[in-house]
Amino acid sequence: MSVTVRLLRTLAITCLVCLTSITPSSFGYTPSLASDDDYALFKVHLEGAASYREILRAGIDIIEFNPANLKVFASTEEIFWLNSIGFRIERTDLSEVIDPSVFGLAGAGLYHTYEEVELELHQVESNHNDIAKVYDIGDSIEGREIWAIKISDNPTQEEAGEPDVLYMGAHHAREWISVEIPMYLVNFLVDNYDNDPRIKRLVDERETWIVPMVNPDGVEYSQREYQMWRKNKRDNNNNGIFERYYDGVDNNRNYGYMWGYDDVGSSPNPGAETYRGGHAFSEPENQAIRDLALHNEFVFAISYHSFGQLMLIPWGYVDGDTPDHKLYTDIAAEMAGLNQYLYGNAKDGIIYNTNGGAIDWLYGESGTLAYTFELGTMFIPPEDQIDAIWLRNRAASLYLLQIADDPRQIYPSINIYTDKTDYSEGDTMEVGLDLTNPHDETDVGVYIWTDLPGGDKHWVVRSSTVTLHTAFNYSNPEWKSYTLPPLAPGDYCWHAVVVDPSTEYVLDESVAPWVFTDS
Ligand code: 0X9
Ligand code: CA
Ligand code: ZN
Repeated sequence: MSVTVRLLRTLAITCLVCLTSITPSSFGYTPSLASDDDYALFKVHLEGAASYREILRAGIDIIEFNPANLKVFASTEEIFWLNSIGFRIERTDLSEVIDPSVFGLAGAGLYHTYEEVELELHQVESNHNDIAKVYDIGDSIEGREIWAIKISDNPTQEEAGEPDVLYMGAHHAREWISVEIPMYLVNFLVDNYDNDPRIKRLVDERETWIVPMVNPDGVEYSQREYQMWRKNKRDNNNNGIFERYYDGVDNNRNYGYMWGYDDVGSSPNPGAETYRGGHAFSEPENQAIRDLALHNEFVFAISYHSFGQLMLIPWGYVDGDTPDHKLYTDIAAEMAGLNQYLYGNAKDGIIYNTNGGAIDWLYGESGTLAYTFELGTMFIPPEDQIDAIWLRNRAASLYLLQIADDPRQIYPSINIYTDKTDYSEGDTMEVGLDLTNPHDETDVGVYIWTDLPGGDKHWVVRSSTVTLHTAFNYSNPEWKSYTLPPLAPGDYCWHAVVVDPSTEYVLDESVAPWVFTDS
C-alpha cells in the first residue's frame, strides 16, 4: 500500500507597499490653590531621589517622561515639595513645549480653531458628498457640537463588508498639533480620491471616521485664555464660575475601562491635571466617543496627542501586556519603520501609567487595536513645523487603513491543499503549498507533516529557519516526489505551519484532510 506524494510548490510573494496638580498625599504634601504666574516649566532629575511614581501620585503635571529626568509644569509650592523630598530641579523655559507666538493670533494662525474645523468639515462634505458625511456625535459641556466626518463610498450607509477605522484629535486642549494631523488626513483622502487609485480603494473599501477635536471647549480655552490648559471645561464644584485650579476633567482619564483603578494613573482630586471625573463616562465628550465606538466595529484607532514622538499601546492602567501584544507591537513596528517613532506601553517604561484612557477602553471593551500617537516634540510647535509632522506621520496613519481588512496580513501565511480528497493504493497525491511573505529576506520556520496512525507524524519539512527571498529558494529534494510509508486505510491530514524562527511563535497554520482507502 503506497501513495506517492508530489509537492507542487507555488509561491506568492506580496510586497506591501501631562499633568498639573495637587493631591493630598501620603507624602505629607498638602496643596493649596496657586495663581497662574506661579506655574513654570522645570526639569526634575530622578537620580538618587524618590521614584517618579510619587510625582505621579501627587498629580503634578508631567509633560515629558524620560528614565533620567522629567519635565514638569509646576507651581513654586510643588517645586519646594519636590526639592524637600530630594529631587534636583532646574528651571527651563515654557517656550520649549509651546510656541507662544501663535497665542492670540486671529484664527489661531495656521492652527485650526473650533469654528474652522466645523466650517472645513462641512465644506469637505459639500464638495465631496459622495464620499464624505459630517456627523454631530454629541455636545460638549459648553454645548459645542462634537463633529465627526465619515469618509467612505456611500457614507450614509453602514456597509458590512468594509472595516471601520477611527482617528481622533485633541482629547487634551493644549495639544493643538493633534487637531492638525486628523484634518490633514481628511483632506488627503478626499483630495486624492480621484487621481490616486490606491487612495480610492482605501476610501471605498474602508469606513474611516475622523473626530479632529474631541474636546472643543478646552481647545477654545487654550487658544483664547490660557495656552497650557489640558482638561475639558467641567465646573467641578458647580459654582457657576470656571476656576482653573479646581475645574475641568481630563478626557483621557474618563473612559470606562478600569476607570479609577488607582490614583497613580489618574487623580481623584478635581484640581489635578489628571482628574478622572466623578464616574466613568461622566463627561459628554467621552460619551460621544463611547457611543460612536459602540455603533461601529473599529478594527484600528489612532488617538493623536502631543508630544514625544511615541506610539503607545495598552495597557496603561497596569504594567502589563494585552493578550494581543504580539500583533499589537508587530504592527507598531511596521509603523515605526514609516515614522521612526518609539513604541511600547507603560511596562516598557516609555510612558507613565494612566487609567481611564481612550486606548485601554477601545481595546478592553471592543478589541480595537488602538494606538496613542504622541506627535512631535512640543504641545504646540511653531506653525512651520506642522507640515513636516504630517509628512512624518502620513504613511503610518494610512498604513492602518491599508491593513484593516486583515491585520494579520503583516505575517507570512501558509496554505496546504491536495488535488483530491480520496486516494488508494498506487495513487499519486499532488500537494500544493502557498507561502506568502510580506517581507523580503526574512527568516521563517516551516513545518509540514501528515499524521500517521497511532499519532505519529510523517515529516516532510521540519525546519526552524527557511529564508524567504523574493523567490522561494528552499530546496529539498524530498519535496519533489517520494513515497509515503505503508498506510492503513483511514483518515489523514496534512499540516503546514509557519513560525517565527526565534520564538517558534505560530504565525499561520493550515490543514488539508485526506482519506486513504484500500483498493
Ligand atoms: O497622559 C496622557 O493621557 C497621554 N500623554 S499626554 O502628554 N498627551 O497627556 C499618554 C497616554 C498614555 N497611554 C498609556 N499609558 N497607554
Ligand atoms: Ca467652578
Ligand atoms: Zn495628550
